[in-house]
Amino acid sequence: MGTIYITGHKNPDLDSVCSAYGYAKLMTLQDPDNTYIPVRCGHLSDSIRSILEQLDIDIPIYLRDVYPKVGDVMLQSEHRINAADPLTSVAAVYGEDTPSAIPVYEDDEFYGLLTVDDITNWTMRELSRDNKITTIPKVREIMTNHGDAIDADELFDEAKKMLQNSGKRGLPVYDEKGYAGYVTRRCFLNIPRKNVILVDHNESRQSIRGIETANIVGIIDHHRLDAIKTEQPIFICAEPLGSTCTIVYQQYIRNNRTPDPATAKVLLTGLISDTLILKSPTTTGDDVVAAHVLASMCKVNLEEYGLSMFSRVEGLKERDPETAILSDFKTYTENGLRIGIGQCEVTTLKDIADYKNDYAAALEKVRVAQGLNWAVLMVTDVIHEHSALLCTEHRSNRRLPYEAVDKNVYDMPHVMSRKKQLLPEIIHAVGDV
Ligand SMILES: [Mn+2]
Repeated sequence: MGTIYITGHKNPDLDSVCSAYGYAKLMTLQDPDNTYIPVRCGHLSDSIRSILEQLDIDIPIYLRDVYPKVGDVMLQSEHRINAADPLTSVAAVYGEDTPSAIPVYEDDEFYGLLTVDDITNWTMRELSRDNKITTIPKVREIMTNHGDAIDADELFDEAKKMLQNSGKRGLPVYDEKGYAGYVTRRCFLNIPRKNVILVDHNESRQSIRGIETANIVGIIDHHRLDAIKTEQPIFICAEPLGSTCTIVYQQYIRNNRTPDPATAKVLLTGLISDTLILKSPTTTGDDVVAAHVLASMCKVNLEEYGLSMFSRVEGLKERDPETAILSDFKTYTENGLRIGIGQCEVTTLKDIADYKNDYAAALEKVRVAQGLNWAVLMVTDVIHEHSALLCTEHRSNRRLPYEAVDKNVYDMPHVMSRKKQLLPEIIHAVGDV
């Protein structure tokens, strides 16, 4: 298969980035003949970046999309022809090969692409004049293919059209470093699908751009299943555990492998982030076991490491309210109402009075922008297992089972999970009376 990209979802969180990293390490051990590259399809928040930097690993690179590109099909030539060479040096190439285009160099610089059309046209012209070829020209004297070029990043379909419309047999390809290769019409016979493994998500709308053109070769996830139809049988491991990193850890065990200490710490990081240091009600026994084994492998104290990790998460006062709300915002449709629920993790709720007005204003802005009826933001103190809920103005507010501590602000002791604890109350609140 060659190269396989492993990606988490858009708006990457720690579970998504860490599980991609850990699974790439495992697959590299399992299948050394192919190259597994962990990537992320979105930008990292400052706090996630600072947590990843502490891990002393190569942070998965940002990959904008997986659309097929010119760079995926371009050719390199084994033949080295110079512009000043006589045409007979090209004839030597045709003794062993029949390329429709050959890159030509001058000194060490790329000069242009010589195509068979150039050779045929020149030969026919000579023959039509004297019925024989009297002089052997230099390669550069017969080349007509100058100026046109194509970008390595150009989309496959676009490039195919460009080449067809150019009437040329081939075009040189350039990337940011200069000449990179060349393409001929034959390069565009088959679409080069990129191989992708999805971790921590399986829905295409949450995935990397261009996923519909890719070859999905695996899914490792702990969310509801709404996966894309695939052409081939693929490996899927989906379990309702607290984090995808736990599932990745179990894949190590299943394959009789042990993660190295650095990778164990990466997996632990994603695991305690998604399970809020094993306190979220989404936490299962499997997560608890995995967390303790991983902590002993990388020699950290689970609780201390978790607290130090969450202490790196910026306070809401320091963040831009709209960005903070949208960094983890999910929408639902219930009883004909469009509802948005955001969640932010903090380490104290004591300073909520300092930012609640700014966040309430930003929440209303998000509600209007997304055409929602009701938007709420759950601010979760992961240390004290306590949340606060900010709501936009809506008649359902008074039907929530929480104590109002301020206008449209509710107190939620022991509530940690949006999915398991808050969502059922929201659904109940908008239900028929
Ligand atoms: Mn996750």
